[in-house]
Amino acid sequence: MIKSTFFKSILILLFTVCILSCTEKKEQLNLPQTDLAKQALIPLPLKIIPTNSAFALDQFTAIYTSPRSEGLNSVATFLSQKINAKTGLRLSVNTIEGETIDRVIYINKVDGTELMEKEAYQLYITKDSIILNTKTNEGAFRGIQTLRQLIPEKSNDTLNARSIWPIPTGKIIDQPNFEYRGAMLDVARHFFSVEDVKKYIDLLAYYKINALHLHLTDDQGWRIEIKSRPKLTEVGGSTEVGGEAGGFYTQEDYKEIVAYAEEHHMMIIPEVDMPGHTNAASVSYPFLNGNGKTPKLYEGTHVGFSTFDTRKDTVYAFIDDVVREISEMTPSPYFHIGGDESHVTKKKDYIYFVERVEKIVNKYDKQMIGWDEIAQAQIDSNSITQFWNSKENATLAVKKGMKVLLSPAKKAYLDMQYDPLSKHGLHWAAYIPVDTAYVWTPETYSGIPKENILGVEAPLWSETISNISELEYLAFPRAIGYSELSWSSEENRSWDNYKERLAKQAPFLERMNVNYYPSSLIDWKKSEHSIKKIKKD
Ligand code: TNX
Repeated sequence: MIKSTFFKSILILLFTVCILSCTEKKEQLNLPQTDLAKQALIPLPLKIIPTNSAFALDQFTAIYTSPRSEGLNSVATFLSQKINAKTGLRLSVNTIEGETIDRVIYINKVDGTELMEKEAYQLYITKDSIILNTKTNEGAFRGIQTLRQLIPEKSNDTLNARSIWPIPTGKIIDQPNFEYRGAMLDVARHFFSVEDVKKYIDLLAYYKINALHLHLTDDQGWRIEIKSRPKLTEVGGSTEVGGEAGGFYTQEDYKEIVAYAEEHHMMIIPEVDMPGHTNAASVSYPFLNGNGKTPKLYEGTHVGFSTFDTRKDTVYAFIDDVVREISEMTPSPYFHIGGDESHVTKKKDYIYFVERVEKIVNKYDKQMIGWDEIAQAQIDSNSITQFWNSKENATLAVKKGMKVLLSPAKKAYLDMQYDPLSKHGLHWAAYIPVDTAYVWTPETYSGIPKENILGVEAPLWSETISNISELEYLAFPRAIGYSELSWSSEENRSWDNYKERLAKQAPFLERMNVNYYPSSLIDWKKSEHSIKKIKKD
């Protein structure tokens, strides 16, 4: 029944398109043989069934969405804009009149039982149409990333009189392995502008990452305006590592980031790191300080020297203000309280603190996330432990029935150097070359049962990077591998296959002006244009 209504609506659409276009004689196009299973898709979809023909994307293609599906229109417009940026084509969205249309891309909401996961989608590509089926706007958004990746960087201009971009035909059935696929950016050690964060979102969304965790506060800087506590940014936002001027997001800036992330079906997870990593807050409001020394602005890179005073009610009133103001601007269900490396907080005070802050976070309807140390406290099984360092803490979390977010430093830290020669980054946990970043198994990591794993997140700490180009150097290409580790199923992943697909990301990364690290482990398939440029240089 469901299926028949679906096919009926497609038929009506195709019929309309045909009436419009069949009045003129349809020209015969010469199309290359293309294999859907051999495309450089990352993350690799669950199932790909090729039919070895091609859909000709050209100026006579239009995009439609199923009627009465709120939100699909903006997904379709997003697709049209990205196709325009890549090909120069201007594809109309949901407009029929007065156009000559030969082929359609149809984004369709269905209610079938096959699409169980909220981000699941199916792509049916034939010579005449591309149909994207999904249950949700998120699913549609993930599906169009796959479609974007299937469009060749260059048109085929030799077979026909005009430019076409052949898309291989077949069927793709896809859904994520983990629901949380994240990246973290430390904007506290060095500040990154709204524009920088937006560019990072653009790149991550292309690889189906759905969570961006912002590390908003640390010893060296407080980066988010709190209206009831204005000194946090006036004083605490004025510095960063190395003595530069720092900076902060106004609440309007933060909302702009959240809205931009939402357009990319990505959540923003705000982190206010406490009770340690709080020097900038304590310089702004000295009553917060619990380490017995007069706090001064800090521009170095040591950790573990600061703490809030965990026994004062005024400290919790402060935290209440901060959590409330940030939560009000944050649609995601999570609030991250940090909780790492509180080396000068007594253990019993630390535990008391985490338990009390959890209640504040819950009061504002958020689920608490914290670095793995928080698992030592008696906290709710709804709170989430982010495993970065201690297997013991992760095991404790599992015993408490908590979900674990995997960010083991020696595998998933984007701020680790690739090798001793890499220009930026640290190496306290490991050197992480591109293969090491990819060749591990989150599903069985450290014996954590898969049902306890929420997902994978790749943190990028910013002690050694201070601009977007340096950020890109550390994040790319490794972030692309983490997207596959968290989206694609274990059976589908293989380094040998992945590295071929990664090599073919070079033209996209170049077009996006990304300063990726050109690891020699990868035989990069650069675009002709950039090869010519290198030769000239
Ligand atoms: C450890 S990871 C930290 C950060 C540093 C990072 C540098 C974690 C929870 N804490 O404060 O920036 O190492 O790699």
